[in-house]
Amino acid sequence: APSDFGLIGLAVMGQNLVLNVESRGFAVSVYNRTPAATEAFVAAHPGKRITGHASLTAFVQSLSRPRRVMLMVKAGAAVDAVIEQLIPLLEQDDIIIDGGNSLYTDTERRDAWLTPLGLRFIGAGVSGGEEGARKGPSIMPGGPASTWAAMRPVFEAIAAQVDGQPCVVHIGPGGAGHYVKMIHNGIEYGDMQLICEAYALLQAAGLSNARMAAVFDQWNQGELQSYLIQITARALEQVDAETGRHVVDLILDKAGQKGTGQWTQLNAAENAVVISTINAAVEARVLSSQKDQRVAASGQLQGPAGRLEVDAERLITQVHDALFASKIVSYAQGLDLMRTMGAKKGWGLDLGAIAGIWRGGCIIRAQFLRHITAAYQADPGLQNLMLAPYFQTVLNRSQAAWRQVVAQAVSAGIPVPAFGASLAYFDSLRSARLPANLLQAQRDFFGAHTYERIDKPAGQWFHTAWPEVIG
Ligand code: NBP
Repeated sequence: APSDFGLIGLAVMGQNLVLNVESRGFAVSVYNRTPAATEAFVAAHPGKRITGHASLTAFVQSLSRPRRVMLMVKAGAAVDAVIEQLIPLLEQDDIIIDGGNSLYTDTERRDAWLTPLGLRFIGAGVSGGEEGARKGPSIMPGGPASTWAAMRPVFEAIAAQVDGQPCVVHIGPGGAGHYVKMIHNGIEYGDMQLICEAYALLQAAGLSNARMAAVFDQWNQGELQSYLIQITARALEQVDAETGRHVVDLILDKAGQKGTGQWTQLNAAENAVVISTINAAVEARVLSSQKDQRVAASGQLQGPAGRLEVDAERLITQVHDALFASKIVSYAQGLDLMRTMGAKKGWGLDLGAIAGIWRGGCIIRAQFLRHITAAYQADPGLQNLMLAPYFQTVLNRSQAAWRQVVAQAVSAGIPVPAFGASLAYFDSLRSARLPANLLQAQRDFFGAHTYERIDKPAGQWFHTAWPEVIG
């Protein structure tokens, strides 16, 4: 009998997705460029409705029509290479789904390439890593509504479920799905950096790894409940079998990155949207990777010793509040970017529904996302998440502790770039007047750029005959 679903690319994500799809009652055909991987995978899973194919032609012919072929190959040139090979083998209305971390502009290009050929294309962000792929990821599919309808039964069956709802919705046309996955990853960078800054502060106050694990476990019972907080607690208590020391204390402080954070930065810059918390998080990884420079500078540039001589219990409460407030700012910025791009592209993004499908399966899964969904349900035109009633309340009640945390960190010489950027955004947004009046004076001074006045109607532009400056 023909298979219901086909998957190309049997690396870690592809293998786990196949097992997930098969476990939901679908027969799956698989293909991998290197046939040995196909053979090994099929042999490792006897008794399942999985058939391996050494040739792409046989793989395509094994599928029921319209064919549903999912690509789980390395993002970039590999996706184009596989599509090139598939085109002559596929027929009218067959569906190609790219489930990798493709750049959304590549997805738009592939959509424009395949649609005139009579093929249907979906660019789907798949989050949750290996475990998510196997047990239920959060899926962000982009493409035409009719193609979504054809894919919906499979996607809803394999996605994570929260409160009986599958963590998948049709995001929008074209590159919308991969775009939203990119923003998800940018937000993930922010969440991770904020947790690392909280760790740095607690450590500076003398808390042991075991004590910090207990603090994160406690936080995981409340508003901060999230997968990343949970794994942070487990990571902090992990002991190295060889040395008997905590693994975190042995890990080199050089962070890697694969690029989705930088893509988010570039997109925000292009759209003039402030994502200062995510920017701080990406830049913190960059500075961390420059270990040699930091070690050299640490012997030359002076500052306090980086220790906090404070009451630990009090600090724990303050850092909790600073972390939650900063996280809200980070999400507000990410959502602002999606709102801006969604409007520019005419994607019709439902920000509340997007936050809803992030509640399960993905790396940023967290309880608090339901408040984001509720905020957009109450006000679909919400300009800034921080102004929704629930978030306003949290920010207003947290701001005093947040300031104390940032002030103490600055005094002690402990870098908290993401906490600081978040607080500065909060203070900028709530400033009815910023020093940009002087900035406009400077621009008019050297470039005759003109300015508007507070005592004259908007839209009238003025220029001052500034004095001549010599030297
Ligand atoms: P990789 O990103 O490491 O890709 C390996 C797969 O791509 C193998 O099956 C390989 O075949 C195939 N491939 C390559 Br490389 N070049 C090819 C080509 N020219 N033609 C055909 N196949 C080619 O695998 P992954 O880590 O499972 O990730 C798959 C996708 O999912 C990526 O886009 C990734 O960014 C995304 N993603 C990964 C995670 C994660 O946690 N790993 C999470 C979320 C999303 P071969 O066996 O013949 O070399």
